[in-house]
Amino acid sequence: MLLYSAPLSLFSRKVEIALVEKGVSFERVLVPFTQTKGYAPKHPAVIAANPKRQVPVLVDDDLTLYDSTIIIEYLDDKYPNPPLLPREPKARARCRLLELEADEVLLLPVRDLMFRSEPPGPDTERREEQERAAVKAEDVILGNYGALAEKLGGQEYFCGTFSVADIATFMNIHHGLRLGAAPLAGHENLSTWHSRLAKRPSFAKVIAEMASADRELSHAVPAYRKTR
Ligand SMILES: N[C@@H](CCC(=O)N[C@@H](CS)C(=O)NCC(=O)O)C(=O)O
Repeated sequence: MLLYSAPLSLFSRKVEIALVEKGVSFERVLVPFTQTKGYAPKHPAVIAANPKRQVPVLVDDDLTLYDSTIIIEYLDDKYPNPPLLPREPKARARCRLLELEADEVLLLPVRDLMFRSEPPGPDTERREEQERAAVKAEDVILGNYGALAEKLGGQEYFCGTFSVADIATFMNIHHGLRLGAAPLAGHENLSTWHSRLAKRPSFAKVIAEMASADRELSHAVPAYRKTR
């Protein structure tokens, strides 16, 4: 299997974690990324494989897939053990919804923090405006922690057993933390869940690689509150 990934791509890293959890060996191509130009120029293989021109892209012989959710569902079908989704239909649907919420709903305020890892340009007014929006987004993220803590309750994992919902939610929270969102302190169950996942070898590798990519590529982001 061949995975087109990127050093700071939340969605590609979801797939990397799934592949490692499944014990599937894969080759990885890290497409070029800079904090000033993003993914431009796009990797030709990604342009050819994905009409959205985004990573991740997975190639398995004659099958080429894009979109982290579709890719992980395929991996779960092809390599059912260990499963990344519950079998029971309602539990499975609920779990898929949690993944979607992480990828598409929890992502929105995190997106408002992304400018922080880009080097400041000459337009200081724009940066100040972005920072004002970011402070509001931080409050939304804090509210999201509360909602997540409630959903998690006393369970070890969001869907009972370890699943794609944990991968997606972790990656979302991790992205926020990299970009100066508040720590999870105050939500003990969520914080314990986060530490438990961070210790899994699949997550630990991704966290270490992203930290190293940040040191190499990103503008240093001040810790939460120190910006205010
Ligand atoms: N829903 C897609 C989102 C993929 C995505 O947003 N990829 C980003 C990197 S994390 C990308 O390639 N961005 C470049 C662009 O949109 O031009 C997935 O789950 O794979």
